[in-house]
Amino acid sequence: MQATRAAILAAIATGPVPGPELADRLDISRAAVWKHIEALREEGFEIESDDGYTLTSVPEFGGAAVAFDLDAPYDIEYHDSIPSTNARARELAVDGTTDLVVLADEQTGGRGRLDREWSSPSGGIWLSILLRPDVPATHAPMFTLAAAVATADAASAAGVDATIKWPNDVLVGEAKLAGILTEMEGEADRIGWIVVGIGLNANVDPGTLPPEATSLQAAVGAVNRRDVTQTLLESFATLADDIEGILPAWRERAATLGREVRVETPQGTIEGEAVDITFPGTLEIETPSGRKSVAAGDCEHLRPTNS
Ligand code: BT5
Repeated sequence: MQATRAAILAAIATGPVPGPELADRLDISRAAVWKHIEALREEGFEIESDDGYTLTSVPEFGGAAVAFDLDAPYDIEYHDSIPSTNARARELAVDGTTDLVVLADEQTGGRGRLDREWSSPSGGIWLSILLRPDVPATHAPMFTLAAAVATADAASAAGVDATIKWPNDVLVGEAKLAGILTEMEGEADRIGWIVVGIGLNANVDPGTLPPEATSLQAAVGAVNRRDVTQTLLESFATLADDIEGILPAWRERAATLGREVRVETPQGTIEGEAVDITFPGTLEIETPSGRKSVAAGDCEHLRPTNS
């Protein structure tokens, strides 16, 4: 956000500051103060002007609100609209950037795994976390699991009971609330960069999404996306620094464990009961021909077991 506007918001956040005083403090004209206040109002900030200017409400999302009041453990690059936050984060990765989140209100070319289309209308939380963790490339799936846990935590904090479907979906009931797309580059012994892309249907009408999808809005009404994003990123950062904590947290929130599943893998279809998840994100499936360990694939939940 423009530095002057940030300074005005900071000044009026705690009480009325008369226009002339603001102008003196910021060393700008009174007319300039008025113009900035009007511009902020147009961006959705509510500012009273009784005994001076007082900030009474911050918009739930948008560039200015995110810059002013999203206290994330990463730098944030915000876009109202962008083709894909993952594509943008990959571009930045090549330039050496790290510890940055690309965040958007709308994506016009959002992608899922295997280049599937990801619907990303305005109102969602579409974000990509760019990191350069000092771990072997084989650990990469752990970041997908951490993202699923963090997304489920953020949904819970917003009042929505969410569970995780292996490997990369967050569900409400059986409907898909969020998906994760992790991309990386590196040598076997070390990740060069990793981009963890999270698409969370927040304030989105499910009528604009594929039929099997749902949104936070559908579950509890419109949410404050700044708060949801902040909770999600804080939870993710905590887990990313505590690799040991990821599997236990994932198991606690898992919808897949204890379920009959069918997993399509590059080696064929595996059907059985999902009994556990092991490092670095491998699904253990008990099948009629013994236990199978599956590293990647598309998972379908079949009927619940014991019913
Ligand atoms: C995923 O793929 O679930 C990963 C989605 C990752 C999206 C984020 S948004 C921020 C970042 N930038 C990007 O460009 N991508 C990431 P997959 O498991 O392949 O699931 C894709 C399937 O989910 C599609 O084929 C549809 O059936 C369904 N789908 C599409 N859009 C959806 C939505 N908004 N909500 C729920 N399901 C959706």
